[in-house]
Amino acid sequence: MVKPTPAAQQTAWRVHKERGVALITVLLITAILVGLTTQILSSHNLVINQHQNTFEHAQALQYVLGAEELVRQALYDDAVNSGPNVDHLEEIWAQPLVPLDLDGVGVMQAQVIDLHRCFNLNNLADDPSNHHVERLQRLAERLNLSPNLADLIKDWVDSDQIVSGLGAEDSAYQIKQPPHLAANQIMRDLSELNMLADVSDEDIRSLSAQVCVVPATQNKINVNTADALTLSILDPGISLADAQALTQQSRNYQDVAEFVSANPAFLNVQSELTVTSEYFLMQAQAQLSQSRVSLSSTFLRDSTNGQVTLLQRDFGKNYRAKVVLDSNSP
Ligand SMILES: [Ca+2]
Ligand SMILES: [Ca+2]
Repeated sequence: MVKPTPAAQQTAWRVHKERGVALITVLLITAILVGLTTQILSSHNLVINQHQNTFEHAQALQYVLGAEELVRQALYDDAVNSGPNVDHLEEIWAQPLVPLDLDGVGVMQAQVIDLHRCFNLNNLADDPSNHHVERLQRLAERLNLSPNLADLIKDWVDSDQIVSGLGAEDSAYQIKQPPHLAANQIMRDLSELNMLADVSDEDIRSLSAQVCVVPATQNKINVNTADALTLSILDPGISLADAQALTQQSRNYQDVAEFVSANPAFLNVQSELTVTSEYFLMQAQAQLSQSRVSLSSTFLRDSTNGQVTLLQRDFGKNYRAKVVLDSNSP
């Protein structure tokens, strides 16, 4: 066997080394290309997902806006065709749209709430006789809420700086962190209750579930739609038991006189009752895949011609169904 010369050995070693470097370079380039491809695909998927989410959100938005238009039409039709001059819970507008399948791609729910079925906190802004404060005090007592809530709300919505009973005006809010002032005007939303001085979250939740705010200071109670607790606080002579017996029956009073004739305990407050409603709240929610849009819209319906005006839209409230479906129902 011929022993290779040192020069040949050196050449073979150099060739071997160059092949090794070339191999490492190829592997390195391959790794970089694989990394880049993965990153491009990942970014591409992210862009696709972003576009899909944007598309679904836009679609869900159109569904709740469609529900709003449907409610507007239903309220108008009720006023001029199917149910003029009286509003009650058996009418079409009052029936909730139970979870509706959107062609297999999502679900939508909607409901309309008569804002004359509940006590309007803004009535306290114009209450020289103190009747509305007393009603709110009775409500707070029956819900076991803080006894100073009625005075706090009165001072929050009335225009003066005179502290009422256990209430609070600007001076009390200026020492809060952060300092602020009382609104001294009607509430735009029930969430303003969170600004009141020293009221617990639990009290606010309980009260918010029972009352409402409309942009008016003399909102009447619709005896065909109000619940027992709301009816019972109107006058000290009305017991909760009597109000409950009244609301357990189907109600379709054609005018206040008919209602008072059947329920004489309401004689003293008949001027604050009605059988027709002007303010309504629509709540709707559409969910498509991961995108969910909720909408709360407040309407004013002109009782003379049925014209419905959109007063306010709020996309920030969670939908809470007023009807709980029986899970065993088909
Ligand atoms: Ca009606
Ligand atoms: Ca005030």
